[in-house]
Amino acid sequence: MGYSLAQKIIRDHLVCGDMIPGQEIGLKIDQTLTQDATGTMAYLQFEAMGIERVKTELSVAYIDHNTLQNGFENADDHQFIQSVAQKRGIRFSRPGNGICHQVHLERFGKPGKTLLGSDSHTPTGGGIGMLAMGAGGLDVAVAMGGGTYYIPMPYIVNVKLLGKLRPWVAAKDIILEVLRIMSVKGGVGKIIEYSGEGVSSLSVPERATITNMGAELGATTSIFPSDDITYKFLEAQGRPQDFTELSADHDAVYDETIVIDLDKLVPLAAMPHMPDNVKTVEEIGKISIDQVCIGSCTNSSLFDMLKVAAILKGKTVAPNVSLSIAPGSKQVLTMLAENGALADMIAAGARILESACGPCIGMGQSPNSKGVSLRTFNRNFEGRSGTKDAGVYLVSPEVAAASAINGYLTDPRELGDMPEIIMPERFLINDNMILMPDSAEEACERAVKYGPNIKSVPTGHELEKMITAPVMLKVGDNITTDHIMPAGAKILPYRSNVPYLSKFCFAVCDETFAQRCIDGGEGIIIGGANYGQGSSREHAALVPLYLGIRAVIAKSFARMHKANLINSGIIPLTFKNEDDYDKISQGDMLRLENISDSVTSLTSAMLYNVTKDETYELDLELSERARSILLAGGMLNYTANN
Ligand code: MIC
Ligand code: SF4
Repeated sequence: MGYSLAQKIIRDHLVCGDMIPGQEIGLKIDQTLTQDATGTMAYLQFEAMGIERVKTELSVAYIDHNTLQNGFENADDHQFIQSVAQKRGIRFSRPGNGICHQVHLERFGKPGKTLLGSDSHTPTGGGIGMLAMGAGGLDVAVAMGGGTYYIPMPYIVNVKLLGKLRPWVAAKDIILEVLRIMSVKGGVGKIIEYSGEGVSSLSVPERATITNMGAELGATTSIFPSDDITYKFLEAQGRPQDFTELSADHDAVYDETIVIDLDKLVPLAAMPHMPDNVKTVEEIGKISIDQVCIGSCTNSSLFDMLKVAAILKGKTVAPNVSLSIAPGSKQVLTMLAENGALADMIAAGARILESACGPCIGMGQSPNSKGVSLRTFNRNFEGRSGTKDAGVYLVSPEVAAASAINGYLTDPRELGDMPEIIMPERFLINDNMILMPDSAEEACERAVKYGPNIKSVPTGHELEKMITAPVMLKVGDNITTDHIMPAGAKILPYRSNVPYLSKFCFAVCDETFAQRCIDGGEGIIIGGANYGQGSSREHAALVPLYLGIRAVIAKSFARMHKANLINSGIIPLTFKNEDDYDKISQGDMLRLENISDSVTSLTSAMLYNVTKDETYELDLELSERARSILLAGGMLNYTANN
C-alpha cells in the first residue's frame, strides 16, 4: 500500500509512535515561526527553559500583528522579541516586512520540511509542499529547543481537483467550497491533501490561499504536491536549490475523498458569522456594502494584488464604500510600487495599509455600526472586526475589488473579460528587513530587553484527588478562541500581561464572566461541539487558568485548543452522552470525583452535579504524555519535574 504525501513527510520525521490515525505520534520539527501576538509568550517560555540557542534548521520571529503601537506596549514587545531572537539564533523579520505566512512562503518555505508556527494559519506553507502546522506558543518553544512535537496521527482526506477554474473564479472559491462541504469542524483530526489535474493550474500563492484557510476546517494541516509550478516559484524567489519534487504514491489510500470540479465553481462568499456559512455571490444578491478590506495571510500575494489593481485601474471606489488594501509583504508592496499597480490602487481611492495583519485581527478599520464589510480574509467571527454588530463576508480579491467599485456585492463575472495578469519572471529579492542572529560569542554579550508590560506566565498546580467547583459559564457550539480571548486594538497589546487580559475573557459572550471568576475562586466551563476552534492563541487557555478554571467539559474540542488546555493544566473532558450537556445549568455546583485517578489511567471520569443530585459519565481522551502533564499541573511544571 502506498503512502500519501503527508504520510511520507510524517514517516520521514517520525520520532515516536505508530502512524495509526488517532494514536499519538511525535514529530521532528525542522523550522519554526512565531508572530508577535503569540511570540512574546512563546519566547518568555523559551527563556524559562534556559536553552542557549535554538536547535532547529531555521527559526524566524515575525512582527506583523501588533503594529498599531497605540502606546508603548507593542514596541516594548517587539524589542523583547528582537533581543531574544538575536541572542538565541533566530532570524527576526522586522515590522513592515510583512505577514509571517506570506513572507515565510516567499523566503523560507521548503517542500518536504516540517514547520511549526505559533499561529493557526501556519498551514499556508502546505502550498509549497511543507507539513506546516499551527500550535500554541509553548509547543513552539519546545520545538525551538529541539523537542518533539506531539499530535494524534491524522486521518488523510484527499481533495481531488478536476478541470480548471473559469474566469473570475479564484482559489478562494475553492477553499470556500471545501468549507461549505466539510464545515468548520469537518477537518478536526485530519490532513487535507490536494491532488488531481486541477492542481497543475494553480500557482503556489493560490495553493497557499487554500491551505491557509484549511485552518478554518479545524484540520491539522493541508498540503499540495511539490511540482514544476513549485520549482518555478522557488526559482523566481531565487531559491531553486530549495526544491524537492514530492507527491503521493499512485496507490496511496485515503480515509476520505472529496471531488471538486473546478469548471463548475462560481464566485462564493462566507456570510456572517462563520467561514462555513457559504453561498454563491449570486444567491446572496446585490446587497449594499460599507467597507471592503483586501489583504491578510489568505489573499495578499503579488498575484492577488495585481488582479485587484487591474480591476481598480481607471475607476473610483463607490462613495458608500471605504476600501483598504494591505499588501502581504514588503516584496509585494515594492513590486506593486515599481510596476505602477500601486498608483492604480491609490488613484482609485484605496486606503493603503502597511504590510501586516491589520483589520484581520481588528487592529484598525473596524466597520461602522451594523456595517457590511467584504473581506478577503479567513475569519468572520462575530466581533472580530472590532464592531460587534457588523456583518463580515469573506470573499475573493476579485469579488472584493468589483464590489468596491459598484458599492454592492458584485459577481465579478458581470465585469466582462477578466484582465490578463502577467506575473514577473523573478520576484524582487531584498532581505534587508530580516535580521540575522548574533554569533555565539556576540550572543553572550546581548541582554534580553523586558518592558514593564511583560508580566509572568501563570502556572497551575499538581492535580488533587477531587475538584469541586461551580459552572462559571455555559456556552454553545463552535465557540472560537476569539470568544474566549478576544483580540483587537484595545486588547492585543496586552498579550504579555495575563492579569490585564483576563478582564476581557469571554467578554463577547458574557461581560460579567471575569469578575464572577475573581469573586468565586475556582470554576468549570461547559461547552458545546468544536469548543476552542480558530486561533492557536494559548492565551485562550492561560487566561482561564489565571481566572481559576480547572476543567472544560464540552461535546468536542478543536485540536490546538485542546493541546493548549492540557499545556496549561486545565482538564479537557467530553460528554459520553451528549444529552447530559442539556442537564447542566450555569451556576450548578459540580464535583469531578477521583479525578486524579481518572487522569492517571482511565478513559472516563465521573461528574457529580451537587446542585441537581445527578451523575454523568465523561470521556477522557488523553495520551500518556498528556496525562503526566495534567497531573503535574501543566507543561511548565511537567518540564521542570523532568
Ligand atoms: C488569528 O488569526 O486569529 C491570529 C491572531 O493570527 C491567531 C494567533 C493569535 O491569536 O495571536 C491565530 O490564528 O493563531
Ligand atoms: Fe494575521 Fe489575520 Fe493571518 Fe491571523 S489570519 S495571521 S491575524 S492576517
